[in-house]
Amino acid sequence: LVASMEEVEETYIMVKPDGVQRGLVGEIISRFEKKGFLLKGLKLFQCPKDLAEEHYKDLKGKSFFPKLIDYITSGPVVCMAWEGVGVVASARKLIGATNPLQAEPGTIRGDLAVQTGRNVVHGSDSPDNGKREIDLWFKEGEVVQWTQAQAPWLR
Ligand code: RTP
Repeated sequence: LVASMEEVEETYIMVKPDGVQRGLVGEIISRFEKKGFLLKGLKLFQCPKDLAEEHYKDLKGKSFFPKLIDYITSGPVVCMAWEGVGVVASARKLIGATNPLQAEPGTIRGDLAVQTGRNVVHGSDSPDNGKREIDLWFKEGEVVQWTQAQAPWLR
């Protein structure tokens, strides 16, 4: 039952400005908490333009890039670092498809969003990007290393 260390990953999850404005922060945190992942970092943050551009640098050539940067910097976001076995792919499943109209019911976007340009949450798409994004969005000391107390019946 105890996972080997190499399967443990980290992912960067962010409630986007629309999710904060709509009061969905608790609901979104709750889905990752209930799933059983470990919260290692959490903050409310006003994202500056240069950070938004660095985070989405792979999308720089896209026509929607300027709108995406305006959206992400339009109000506070909630930054989270989550740890767990297979957390990167699992979080993407919990979040659902990029276009909320194609996201399955039961996923965050499937349940809570309509527009691709207002899709309430971000999740890293690979373990390497998980690490990169956590380093980008959190300062040293803001990510806490800890372990959940083990329930005796799991040993
Ligand atoms: P995210 O990075 O936010 O988790 O989203 P994703 O991987 O599901 O989607 P990606 O293709 O990386 O796009 C990043 C974000 O850009 C916005 N977007 N707008 N056609 C459009 O207007 C358009 N396409 C993408 C979305 O907010 C998307 O989540």
